[in-house]
Amino acid sequence: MTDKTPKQSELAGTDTVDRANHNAKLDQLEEFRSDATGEALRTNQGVKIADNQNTLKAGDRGPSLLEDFIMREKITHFDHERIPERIVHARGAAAHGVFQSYADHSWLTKASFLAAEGKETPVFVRFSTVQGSRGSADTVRDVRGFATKFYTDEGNFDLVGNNMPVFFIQDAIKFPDFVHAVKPEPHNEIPQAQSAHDSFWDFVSLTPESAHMVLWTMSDRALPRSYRAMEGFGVHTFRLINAEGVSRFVKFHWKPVAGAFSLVWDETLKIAGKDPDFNRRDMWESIEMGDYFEWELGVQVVEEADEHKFDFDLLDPTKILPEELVPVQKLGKMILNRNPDNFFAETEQAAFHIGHIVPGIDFTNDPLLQGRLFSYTDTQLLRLGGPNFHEIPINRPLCPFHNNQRDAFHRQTIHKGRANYEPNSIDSGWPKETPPAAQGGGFESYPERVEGHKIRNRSESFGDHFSQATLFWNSMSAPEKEHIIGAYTFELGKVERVFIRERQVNEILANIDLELARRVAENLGLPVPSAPTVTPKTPTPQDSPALSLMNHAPGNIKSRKIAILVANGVDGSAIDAFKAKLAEQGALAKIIGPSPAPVKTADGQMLPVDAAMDGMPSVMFDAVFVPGGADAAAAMAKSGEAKHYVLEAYKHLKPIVMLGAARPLLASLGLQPDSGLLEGDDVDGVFGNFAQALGQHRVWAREAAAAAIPA
Ligand code: HDE
Repeated sequence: MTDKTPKQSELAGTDTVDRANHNAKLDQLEEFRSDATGEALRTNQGVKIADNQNTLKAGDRGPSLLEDFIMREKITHFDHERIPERIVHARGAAAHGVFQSYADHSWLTKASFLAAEGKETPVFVRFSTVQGSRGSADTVRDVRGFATKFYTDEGNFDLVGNNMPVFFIQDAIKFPDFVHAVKPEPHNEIPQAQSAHDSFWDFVSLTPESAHMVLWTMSDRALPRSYRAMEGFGVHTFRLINAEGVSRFVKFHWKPVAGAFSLVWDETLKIAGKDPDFNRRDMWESIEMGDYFEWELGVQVVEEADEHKFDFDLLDPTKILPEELVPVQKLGKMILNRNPDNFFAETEQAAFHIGHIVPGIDFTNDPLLQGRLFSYTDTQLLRLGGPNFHEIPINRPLCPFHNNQRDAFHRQTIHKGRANYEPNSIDSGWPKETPPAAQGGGFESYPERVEGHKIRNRSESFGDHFSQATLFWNSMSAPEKEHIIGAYTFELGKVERVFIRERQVNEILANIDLELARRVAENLGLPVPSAPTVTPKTPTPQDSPALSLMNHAPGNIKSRKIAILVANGVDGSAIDAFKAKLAEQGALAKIIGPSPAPVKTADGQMLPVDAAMDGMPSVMFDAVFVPGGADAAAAMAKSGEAKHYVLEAYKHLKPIVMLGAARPLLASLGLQPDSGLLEGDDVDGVFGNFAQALGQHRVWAREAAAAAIPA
């Protein structure tokens, strides 16, 4: 008899993964996917299980019997379920997608995934925080990892980058020191997922090369609103090499199509408690809805002859190449359009490695990059339990991979043939080398000429630690500067040892900008430094508009999330009108009520509620709409929770609309209308201004007024 039970993939509503999107990698993974719908429960040896509720016992109250192979197998497997979390970047979330090349870029590289207009390459991208454990919150102040695996037809290329273009240290040998310092302190494992503690600030205040990167982490860049709203950077300078063997230096960039924008600090703290999965949920739900995440891949290109043209060293990973000096050229577009089926099998077992490159790409001598080349294999050996991690489905290349590496734990491949060495004549010499070629050739390292004494030293060209930090500071808008001052104040305020606070202010901040140092010193009650401790060097250029998030506002409201606050008696027609306008522009609304129960509108309709106010608080939205209706407005005026909802959204600088009978609420809350706090009698009258305010992401001009709000 044939089993007619539908499989997971056929069950509407139970399997939420959008299967419409598939690519060569997803098709390859299909072979490994397992669907138990309609299947018998069995042991790992295939034996059907009759009773999964009771251990085998001697009598129904008797001792359990060791011979119960079913219980033993189950418990043993469970005991071994955990693997070490990543030493850094432990918390992450990932998605599948596709990269499409805009053109034939073979003038620049022979990498095949960039060799033709429209060429598609499957990708798997993992975003992460750095400091916290696997279970920590998403919205902490931290760098975000942005690791992309391109499954190219010439092998895997991993671009293992961050959402900030520089790093804390210049040499890999300092990485364990840096990570020990930023991780929770060793005696009590506190604090989790935070840099606001003595050991971090001790290390960075003693390590001037960290000044530039720490400034980035104190900026709004460390608080992304969404993974879709982050820039990505390869950080190091790489080489791209074309078929003629011409090598050029490049910096890789990911430019988000949605714009780049961040949360405000108080909001991040609240989200960390109210929805610790904020960023991963946002990505998961958006992809499920077909609202995909998109970036353009770009490169800044420097001709080999221009290597020493800049006032910093291209090999120094604490420096940016200002976009005003070398513009970013767009190479293609990446779209993330498919969630994984299983977090552990895909996201957790994904093994990224900066050393996974393909012909046409090569490394430079950046000493941080060089050290990473060692670290990423080494860490997978521990984390994934041996050298066969490349056989795990998510890590397999799409192209064939044959060599004479054999055996070791968990080997999957069954090698045929007698020869496991090369040269051999037994198997006719296979697998054989492929000479380098313009296309489809073997990997060839760029024949860079290298000579030098064997020394432990830091090049003098790596010696300027402050001028680019000054450049970043100069490039910030007034609100961003205030946020940075607030961040240093908060973090250093958590540092118990005053001498560490002083050192950071006097020996680091004063060398970035005296005004920054003064403001932070005053906030901490420290003496204000009067002069830098190193001779200032003017950066080139003096400021870079590309660095300010204010210049990356989306300008539209696509994908933004709006809370519609309702109660019994709410004006249902205003909700319909507002939702229709949001939908036209690709924004999303949720109906938020006093409880999860439906409410009755003014005209007697039952309105389903998506969530209660405490279930989806204001921090989970980008804007709030209060539709009016006399009874609803009266109920809200008496509800501390509703008033807090509006006040908190105001405090976090979000656009708010109060319509009709809801308008008097504003005065009773002590709020003055502004460019984003809008009131009106109908949706048509306010929507234009609302969309404009939301397109700018937040109402920055409100910040001073918001400071007085007790939310
Ligand atoms: Fe990493 N880094 N890193 N890193 N890194 C790891 O590899 C390391 C650095 C980055 O989603 C580890 O598989 C050293 C810079 C990302 O799985 C480990 C040094 C940049 C991810 C490691 C650096 C990064 C990692 C931990 C200094 C931005 C997450 C688990 C020499 C360009 C990848 C793992 C994922 C992960 C070592 C510095 C980005 C231990 C030694 C600079 C996005 O191998």
